[in-house]
Amino acid sequence: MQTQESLEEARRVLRANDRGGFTIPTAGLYPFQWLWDAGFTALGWMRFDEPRAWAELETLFLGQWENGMLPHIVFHRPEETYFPGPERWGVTRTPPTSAITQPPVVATFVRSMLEQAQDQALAEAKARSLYPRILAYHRWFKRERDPENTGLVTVLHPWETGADNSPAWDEALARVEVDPALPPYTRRDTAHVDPSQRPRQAEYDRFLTLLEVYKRAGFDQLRLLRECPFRVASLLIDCVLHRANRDLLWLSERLGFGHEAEIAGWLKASQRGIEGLWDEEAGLYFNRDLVTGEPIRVGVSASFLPLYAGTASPERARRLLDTLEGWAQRVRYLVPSTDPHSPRFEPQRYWRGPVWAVVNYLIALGLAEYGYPEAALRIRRDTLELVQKSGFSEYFHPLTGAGLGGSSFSWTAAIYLVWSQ
Ligand code: 9WN
Repeated sequence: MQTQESLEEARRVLRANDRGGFTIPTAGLYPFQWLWDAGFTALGWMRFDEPRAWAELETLFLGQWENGMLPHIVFHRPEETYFPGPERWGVTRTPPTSAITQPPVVATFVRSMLEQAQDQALAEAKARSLYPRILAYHRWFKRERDPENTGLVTVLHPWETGADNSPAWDEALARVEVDPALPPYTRRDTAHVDPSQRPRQAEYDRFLTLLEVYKRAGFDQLRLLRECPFRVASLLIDCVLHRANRDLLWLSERLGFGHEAEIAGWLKASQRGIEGLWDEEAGLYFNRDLVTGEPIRVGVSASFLPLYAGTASPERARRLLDTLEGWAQRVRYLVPSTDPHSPRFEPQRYWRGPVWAVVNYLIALGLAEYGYPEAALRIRRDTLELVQKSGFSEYFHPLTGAGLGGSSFSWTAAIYLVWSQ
């Protein structure tokens, strides 16, 4: 595909996945609106339809809970092709939603949409109306997921991290005992995608067991912080939230909301929390198991995200780049979702090895900001090349470049639009 054709094709993917105010990630496999997908997709829409881009975020917030939580899936209308759907989550609200969150990219993308908008009047009005809802969401994180002000958020489900079957969660998830009374279920994902590219059955049983834990706790977050058998600190959540708070602070100042001191307090704590995840010997940041308190010593693509957060010192940024260069010796395309030196690296299984365009975008942004434009460019080129070679796939094989998972995928199309224009 030539770039011009690919650009047209990327716009076509978003239009085809548009369900009127929200964009599904891909037909069949994911027929609802997902939180962080909506953020990236809005950035893509911004390149050719600004009102539609803002609508994506407004529609997402229709799912926000009264306590501020922004759920990871909003089930705007019934669809049978995905499991678990609204019945299994058992959340009684309209529209129905899941009961967990996802990487909170929204504040950061609202800022960049406001900065790049052609229609400034529209952008300012939309940012102003979204701001209080984003603030409520970030206050929820602080109040319900970090009540002791450790600077790290407690994550209660691998789905919250966005990197569902990452090897980082193996031990923490294995500790979850499968509910003997788990209601029977039929997976739908493996009807759409080759099972060798999806999580394993043992993981799904535990993913579903956790839903029953939440329901039994009446979705009471503070109770789940004590009782949930799966509790981790995730670099994807903490780094995305840290940057989102930097951008929320910027928005507060720019729009005159006056919450700068409160947000600055959160930033101070998360700066300390994230930097506490650094491992000097490995030259990387590690996720942490909050049940054992131990670092999870497996390198994953999120290990580079303190560059995106902006918390890393210049020395640590340099070490991260060295580590990334080591990874690049092992794969053709950056950035594999798991350290290719690790015995847990599986180049075609979902978050255990494949390259994801959205994570590449976050890492490249961080590298550029730390003064490594060439490394950022390498990641950007690899991503564009993958799309040109294999289309708008959900993720890609880091050795062969083959497209994996769902196709005609919204966030891959969005990143292509953002990066090639
Ligand atoms: C569960 C929609 C989502 C992404 C996640 C990705 C995958 C869902 C699933 O798809 O997760 O949320 O059912 O596999 O892991 O990052 O947001 O694209």
